[in-house]
Amino acid sequence: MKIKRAILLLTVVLLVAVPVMAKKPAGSLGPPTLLSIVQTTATIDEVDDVDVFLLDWTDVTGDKYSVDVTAMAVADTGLLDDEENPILVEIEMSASFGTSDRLDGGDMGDSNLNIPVADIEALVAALQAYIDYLIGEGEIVSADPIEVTAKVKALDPSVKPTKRQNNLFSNSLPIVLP
Ligand SMILES: [Ca+2]
Repeated sequence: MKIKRAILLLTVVLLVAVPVMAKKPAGSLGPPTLLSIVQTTATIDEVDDVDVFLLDWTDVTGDKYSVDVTAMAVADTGLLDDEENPILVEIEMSASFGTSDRLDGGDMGDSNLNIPVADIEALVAALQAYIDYLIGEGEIVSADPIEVTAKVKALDPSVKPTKRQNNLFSNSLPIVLP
């Protein structure tokens, strides 16, 4: 079965081949604990009262952070495996939000971040458009509702920006769209 990759940052994972957490060598910084995600309003890019999700996590020495937001839906390919079980796929799209380019007036070392609701809605809309495309192409026949989660990792500013920082992610928490 082929699934076209029309959009960057997209991963399609076969659920039947359950992905085990790949053991990568851990980076130097430990994982934060993601404490809460609350819908509220904030001043973003000098615009007041923007609807946001406020994420708060525990401090990790490292002085800046990167939040990964993932939208995911389980889809039915309409195919059956050798044992007549439906072949399902996870269709996933992610976006990263760094505290070093935050627009909410906070410091890049603050262990929290306001992410505009509109940014999350755009991610979900992009995934929905891709699901609709896959259905139109006959690659999948249906998809469950999209679920959104967030997790965060610390970054070490002393590491060159070009170098990949494989620090540990926090737990994931759900983001519930209004
Ligand atoms: Ca915090």
